Amino acid sequence: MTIVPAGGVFSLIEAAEGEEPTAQKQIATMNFTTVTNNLPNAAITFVNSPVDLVTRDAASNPLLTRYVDGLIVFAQGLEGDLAGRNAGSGTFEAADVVQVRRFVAGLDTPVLTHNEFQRADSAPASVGGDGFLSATDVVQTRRYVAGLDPSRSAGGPGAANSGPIAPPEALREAGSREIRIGSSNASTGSRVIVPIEMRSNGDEMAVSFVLRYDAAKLGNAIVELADPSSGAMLTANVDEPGVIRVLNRLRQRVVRRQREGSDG
Ligand SMILES: [Ca+2]
Repeated sequence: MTIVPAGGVFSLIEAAEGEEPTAQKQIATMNFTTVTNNLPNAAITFVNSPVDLVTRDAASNPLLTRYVDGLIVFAQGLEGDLAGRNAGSGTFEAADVVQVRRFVAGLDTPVLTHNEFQRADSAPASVGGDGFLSATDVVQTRRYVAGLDPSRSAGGPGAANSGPIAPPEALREAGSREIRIGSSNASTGSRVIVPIEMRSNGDEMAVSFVLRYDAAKLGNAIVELADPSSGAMLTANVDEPGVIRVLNRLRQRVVRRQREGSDG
């Protein structure tokens, strides 16, 4: 984005409304249909083609920014089917109980590339888990393995509820500007909403970037402002399957006309 002074008697003076404090916020959301498939995940990645990734300040200078790709993890397999790691084996066996006990004890950690946590967090069974790994998940897995409960497709929380709490703003590293695709969990043959988040330093005026996704797994992309009342202006091109081009002017400008002295 460039600011072009208008010719003639008047020029356009654009001023940013009060600069925002350093903050993490959603700047946009993407909404996809998820194509029915049996794959573990779909990546959404920043690419430097056909245009560079760039964040600019009010004077149109590029700003150092870190870009973090995202991953949509699909709900695959059966609740409690864990042995064979990552994707499960498709059947129940004693080793599933051994594996869930290892997760609950913290001896193993569910991988983030597959829905291992979702299948390990099986209790309460009625809701496919509660976001916590505990002894009740071991009991429920044993019931699936013993055939006491009918098997259920993977469902419920895709990640632990007890995630780390972000440090207070003041403790964050200065100059750590970042744009991140939020990772999400989704069922296949459904829809998924993926946030685009920005950790800003307060001087950003506009961001533009290109994202790629696998059009065999995701489709019908829609990109919208996370907060339509923010005054930001979003332009998104989703015409080409697998590619999303975004220009997001983050802050509203107050535009006023000012008489130039020499032409008075
Ligand atoms: Ca649980």
